[in-house]
Amino acid sequence: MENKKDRKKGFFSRLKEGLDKARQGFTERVDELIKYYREIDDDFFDELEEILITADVGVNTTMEIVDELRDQVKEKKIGDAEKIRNLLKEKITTILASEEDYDIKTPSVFLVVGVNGVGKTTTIGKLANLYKNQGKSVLMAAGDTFRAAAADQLKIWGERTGVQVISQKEGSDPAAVIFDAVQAARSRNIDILLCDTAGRLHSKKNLMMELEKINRVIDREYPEAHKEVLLVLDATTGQNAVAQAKLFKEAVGVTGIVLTKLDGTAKGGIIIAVKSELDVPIRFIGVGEQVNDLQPFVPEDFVNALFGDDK
Ligand SMILES: Nc1nc2c(ncn2[C@@H]2O[C@H](COP(=O)(O)OP(=O)(O)OP(=O)(O)O)[C@@H](O)[C@H]2O)c(=O)[nH]1
Ligand SMILES: [Mg+2]
Repeated sequence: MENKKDRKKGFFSRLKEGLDKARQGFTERVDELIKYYREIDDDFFDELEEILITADVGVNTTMEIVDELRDQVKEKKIGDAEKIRNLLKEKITTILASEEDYDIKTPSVFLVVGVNGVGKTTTIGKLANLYKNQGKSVLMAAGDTFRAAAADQLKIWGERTGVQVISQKEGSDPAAVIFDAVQAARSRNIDILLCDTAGRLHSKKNLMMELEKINRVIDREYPEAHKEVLLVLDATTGQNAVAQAKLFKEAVGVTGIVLTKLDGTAKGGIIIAVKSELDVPIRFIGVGEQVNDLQPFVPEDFVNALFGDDK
């Protein structure tokens, strides 16, 4: 059996591999810039700014980063461009870090929300696998009753991970599915209940109303459980992800973010924009479609992997 250290090492190389594209679109360009300039001047900062914006870091966050680097360069009288690399790493790590360390409490209910196609159902399947491997008891709820195949998709994950799925027939009230699932989780002393939700309804307003109703059912029926509202965002959608996050944060009170499909984009900078503009902790990242391709987010590891450095 692989030991914990080996698994951690495996996680990190998987993360590095998953960030191959992001590294090409971001870090490799920064490294070329440093090599080309050697000495820091205004043009250097202009080009760095452009690289950050092209990598989807967002205008506001790019300005914040570059302004601080300028200040530090002045203050510490840094001339050597190579020194910027570490300062940039430090600044990005600070933006990505959150106040507290995340520790899973039991019992917990995870309400997983987000627009259609971002990877909610896949993320739930991967989370079921992650927590089951940690020895936790897990249950999944098929709260997406809007789309015909949604419950079936979750059941496939159930078979793959050996985790049971609570579901009702298509078109039934999602809040009723969650009600059933909460009762089951309570009576079976389940550690973690993972609730899937629909990503598309007739209108955004309907979607938000449905999520609020589900939220209320969980609060009312299971007040002793720790509740996480995880917003899933697709990294390949760029600045759109920031706009979605603002909307969901306002409507349903997001407690954590899952950023999926980081393996599919050269614009990995979106993770920096989301954290900096929303100030909601990033909990997990998806770096592929396989069951092991979801990782708890560790800012230092992420930044080292993005820069192609070792831990
Ligand atoms: N490459 C890659 N693909 C992913 C990742 N996460 C999810 N996907 C893929 O994204 C697609 C959509 O995933 P779903 O889990 O069905 O998304 P959803 O949010 O549940 O979609 P709806 O239920 O239609 O709203 C699937 O093909 C997944 O395999 C990831 O981290 N990397
Ligand atoms: Mg789904």
